[in-house]
Amino acid sequence: MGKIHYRTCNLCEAMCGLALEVEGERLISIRGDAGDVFSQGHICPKAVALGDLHSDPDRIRSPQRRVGDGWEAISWDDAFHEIGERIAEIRTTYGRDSVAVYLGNPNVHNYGSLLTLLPFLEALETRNRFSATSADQLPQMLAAYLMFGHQLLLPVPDVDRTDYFLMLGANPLESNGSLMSAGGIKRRLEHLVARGGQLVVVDPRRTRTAELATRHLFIRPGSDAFFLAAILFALFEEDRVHLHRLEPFVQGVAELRGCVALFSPEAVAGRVGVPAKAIRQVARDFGTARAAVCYGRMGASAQEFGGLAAWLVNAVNIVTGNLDRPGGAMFTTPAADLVEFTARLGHRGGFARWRSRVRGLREFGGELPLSALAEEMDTPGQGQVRALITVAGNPVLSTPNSKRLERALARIDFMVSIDLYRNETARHAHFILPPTSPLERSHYDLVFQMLAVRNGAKYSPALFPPPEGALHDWQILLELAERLTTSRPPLARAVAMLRNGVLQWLGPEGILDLLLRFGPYGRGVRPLGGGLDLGRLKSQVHGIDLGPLRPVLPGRLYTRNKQLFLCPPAIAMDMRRLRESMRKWEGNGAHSLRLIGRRELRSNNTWLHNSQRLLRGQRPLRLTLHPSDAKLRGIEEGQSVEVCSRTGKVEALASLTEAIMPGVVCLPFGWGHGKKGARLGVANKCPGVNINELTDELFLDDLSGNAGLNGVPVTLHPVDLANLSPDGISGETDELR
Ligand SMILES: Nc1nc2c(c(=O)[nH]1)N[C@H]1C(S)=C(S)[C@@H](COP(=O)(O)OP(=O)(O)OC[C@H]3O[C@@H](n4cnc5c(=O)[nH]c(N)nc54)[C@H](O)[C@@H]3O)O[C@H]1N2
Ligand SMILES: Nc1nc2c(c(=O)[nH]1)N[C@H]1C(S)=C(S)[C@@H](COP(=O)(O)OP(=O)(O)OC[C@H]3O[C@@H](n4cnc5c(=O)[nH]c(N)nc54)[C@H](O)[C@@H]3O)O[C@H]1N2
Ligand code: SF4
Ligand SMILES: [Mo]
Repeated sequence: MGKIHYRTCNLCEAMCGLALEVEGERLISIRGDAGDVFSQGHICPKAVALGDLHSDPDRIRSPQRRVGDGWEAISWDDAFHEIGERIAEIRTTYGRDSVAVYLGNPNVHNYGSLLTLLPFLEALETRNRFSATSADQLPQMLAAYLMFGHQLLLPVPDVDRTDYFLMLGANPLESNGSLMSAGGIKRRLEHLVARGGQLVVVDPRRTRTAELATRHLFIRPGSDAFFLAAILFALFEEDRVHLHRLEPFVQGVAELRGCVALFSPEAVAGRVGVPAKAIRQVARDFGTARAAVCYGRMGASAQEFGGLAAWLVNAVNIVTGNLDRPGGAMFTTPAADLVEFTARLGHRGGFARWRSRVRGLREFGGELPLSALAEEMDTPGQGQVRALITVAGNPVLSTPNSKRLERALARIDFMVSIDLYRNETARHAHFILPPTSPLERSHYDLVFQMLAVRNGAKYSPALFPPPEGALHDWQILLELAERLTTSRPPLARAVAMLRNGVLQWLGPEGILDLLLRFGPYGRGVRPLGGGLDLGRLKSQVHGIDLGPLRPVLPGRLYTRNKQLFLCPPAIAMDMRRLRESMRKWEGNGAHSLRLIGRRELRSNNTWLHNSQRLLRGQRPLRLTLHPSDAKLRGIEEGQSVEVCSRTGKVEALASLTEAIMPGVVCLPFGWGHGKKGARLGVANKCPGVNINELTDELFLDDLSGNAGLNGVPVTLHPVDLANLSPDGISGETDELR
């Protein structure tokens, strides 16, 4: 019997408590921690991947330099030195913006990285900053920034206390919840139904979440904004708009009413694919529920009208008095308050302060839309991107029109990847800098405690000491920051060095201790007083429950005079595009086939596919479509089909199902392995197709700049007929809207 250690799983947003059995240096088992105050024993099959990841022989363990077609291990010193020199050279020749950076999703699951990315980015001094945000939750952040005054002030569904949960474009039974951290979400949703509540799932697929729901509505991809506008229309028309205690500080109710005036349920029903009666029923039930919450996730945000949808989700909650009320959409009061911390550092957000060079896309939060990354690299001229640093990401599989990005990477002057693997992206790099594995570093959920359905805190110490000479992500980032500040004026450089020195000395633990001490439950500097600090948190190995979410408005708003802007002009202006789209739709849009993505429980974005145990239970990676669409095109179950879009084509096996709406086809996201030079022995044997060879960098949410990953127009035909006759059924792929 080994020794049991407790920690939190950092692989997804659910923050499950784990009990890990360790004997010497060997990890024997990973189980759910029944004593964890938050997840109470919940765990999913992915947790075992933490062990597989740790012992994976393919994981990179020392800095690598490319030599010709191969790689060699080099020392950290040499790596940092050469990278520093090359970047300095490129910056001197082509200017600061010639070096781009891409931050992938795992950074948000890594508090060391989160706390040191800022100095790293500052040292880089580039406007060409990109991240997975603009293929994900950017619309929610834009709405939060313009409505509540801070891009991170995101409301969370109070799932445990709600009576009516309206869920759009989310599939928490597979994803385990997103922008809604809730270990054991299935159990929580089952409780909601068991206590007589309603769960209404709006999704073009009848997902496992939809099966658990009291009602599922098919919706045409990309039309959530129409649906939500119609809900608001009905609420206004039927006199169900009551702001309750929000009334004194909410501005813009009349303007909102004006915005939705043309979108009656009857007017949008055809476009949305939901009968007007059903829309009115939802509005009525929502408006009369004791506590109701509307929530939208990937399907509603990574699409053509994601910005409007995210805004209207908030609006539905506000006008029914359900924002900041138990059972509604609430804000957390996190022990280490990242919202307040970033606000103090002057980073509440920002929008359209500059634009991308090639297409003029707007900046948000200091970043440019990911959809512009490839064109910034392959379009010549002043300011062209010549070098790229990726930190914990795999844009070759995760960005729209990934083929174009791949072509650009093959020609890039210089590239560095900070990653655990030589993945499909990192194989293009000149240097790979590998951090410690998640089990070799401590963990605290700075971001997900901020998005959790209860207030809480938990610290996880490192399970294993880092191997001799290994560096954590935060150490790599600070060291790079150090090497990159050389071009700065002496005073600025001295200040930056001093600050980096302090960060180095404090380390993530030291900074976390300060955040906890001076946070809402903190003990400050009182030696004997009550309250939280890191030491006290460490003694609670199953975490600390800080209670249910509680009302915090208007105090927590970061807007002028603590007003809540229900109808920010910058967003409301985009309603024009919605009206325009409605008009065009009636002309021709109705017949084109739309592609959407999906996530599956045993996968995690583009990675963890090198775990044999996870892969074994993976469901077939097929293109799903409705039997009526298949019949129309002469496609049979299991047959090979070719899917084409403006940007490319892929071949996949068809799977016919009534669980998808007619007119919609679906491929899983995250696949496309098997590329030469990627060191992923297991994943390469099960490559799957890359959905992002079909998604389109020109198909995006014009308002936020978020990628339109769902609802991409495609055509489809059986492969054996491909050369004989073109599809002929839908030929609108060139026409994007
Ligand atoms: N078509 C389509 N495209 C999508 C999506 C979709 O639904 N459909 N989803 C989008 C979304 S929501 C997201 S978040 C993005 C994700 O896209 P990315 O963020 O680009 O990709 P991930 O697969 O999350 O990144 C995983 C990489 O990070 C590395 N990694 C893991 N942990 C660490 C660590 O601690 N340190 C370091 N340095 N590296 C680490 C892994 O080894 C792996 O190579 O994809 C987006 N793209
Ligand atoms: N197992 C697992 N868990 C994960 C991940 C993973 O890859 N695997 N990734 C993590 C990450 S980075 C994220 S961002 C989250 C995402 O978490 P979720 O958003 O909950 O997960 P998705 O599966 O992307 O769910 C999107 C749903 O939207 C539907 N959809 C597509 N288009 C539309 C549309 O136009 N309108 C509507 N209403 N619905 C639409 C899809 O059918 C799908 O069911 O999951 C996280 N958790
Ligand atoms: S649900 Fe997420 S946090 Fe929980 S065990 Fe699975 S991957 Fe880890
Ligand atoms: Mo994501």
